[in-house]
Amino acid sequence: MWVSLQAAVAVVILASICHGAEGDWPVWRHDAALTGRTALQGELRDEPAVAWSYSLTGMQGLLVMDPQKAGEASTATCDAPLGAGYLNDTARSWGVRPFVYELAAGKTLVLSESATRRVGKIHPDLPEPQQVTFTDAKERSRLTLTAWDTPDGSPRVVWSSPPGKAATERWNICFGDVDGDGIDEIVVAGHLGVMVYDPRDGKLKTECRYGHRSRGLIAVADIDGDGADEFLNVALFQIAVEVCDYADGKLRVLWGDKIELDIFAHPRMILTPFDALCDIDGDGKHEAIYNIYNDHGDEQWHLVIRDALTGDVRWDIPKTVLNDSVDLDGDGRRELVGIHTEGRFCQGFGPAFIAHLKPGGLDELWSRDAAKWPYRRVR
Ligand SMILES: [Ca+2]
Ligand SMILES: [Ca+2]
Ligand SMILES: [Ca+2]
Ligand SMILES: [Ca+2]
Repeated sequence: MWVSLQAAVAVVILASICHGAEGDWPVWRHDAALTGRTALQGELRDEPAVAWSYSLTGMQGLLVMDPQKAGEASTATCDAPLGAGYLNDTARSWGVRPFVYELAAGKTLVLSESATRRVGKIHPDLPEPQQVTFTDAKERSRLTLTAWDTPDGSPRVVWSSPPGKAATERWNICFGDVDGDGIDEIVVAGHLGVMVYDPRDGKLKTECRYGHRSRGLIAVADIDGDGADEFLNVALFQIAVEVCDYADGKLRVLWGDKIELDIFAHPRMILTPFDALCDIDGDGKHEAIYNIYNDHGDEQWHLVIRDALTGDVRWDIPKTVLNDSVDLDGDGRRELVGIHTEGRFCQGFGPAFIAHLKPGGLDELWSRDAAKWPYRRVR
């Protein structure tokens, strides 16, 4: 939607002054459907002109690096996706699974993922496509597994499970073999902890309740190398970080920090990079990675990298936000892709950097002042 800012502001001010009858402006953007329409009589005589525009869509760029060139001579270009079909057309080259399935009876199924919906081979004995969803409807909330294995390609509910006590919050879902039996469980971050469900019948296998809202990011990896997955939970609302392990039939918190549970003041903020649980420095061990604002009371963002097994802080780099870490040049070592910040604002232009870690900070391989990285993964 393109609008003239001046015209929009003028209309809003005029409406608030001249059209104050009760019910005319019940919410911002006019009504509950956010149609943005006003009941005011218009008086446009000329065709509106676009004063400026800013894309609000998700964006994922293509980064091209020449590893033979260093510093300013390096090239980095970022091509914004163009057209509605861009992602489906190019998803495989990005490593993003398109979730397009050819079903029985000539049907085509297109699935997408979100914080409450995951797609893949979830039930080990059923074919893909499968989808696990959480419907957030208070007492009617359910975790549900759906398969499309019917002769006519129609969806079939394999199981639908009560989600337990954590029924009224936004959830995050991922898969991991938490108990090491060779089958991935469904790991769900809920209201007051994390629950682990059996993908075959939807039964709750175990849970870890740590007494605060865990919604945010959840990621699994075999951190201690014992063949079973641990998981990292970074809670974004009530701010907390935990790593949980499964032992003797129970989940236990390996380490955790309740950074800020008071949701009314919130002097801090926390953001996670795309891959928040990985071996970012190439030493063979996993790190837990997040960006946090004002944790030291300095009103600056810090990139914090912790030993995932112990929670020890290995790097705390001020005025820095990490977007992602990826192996750009294919040498097996991740490069850090991020931006330097000043104050609270962290999603603007530059200085953007590509770097390795070195003791105490970053070894920058490339930087550019007037550059930014797309922040959200496109799904
Ligand atoms: Ca398992
Ligand atoms: Ca493990
Ligand atoms: Ca490491
Ligand atoms: Ca590399």
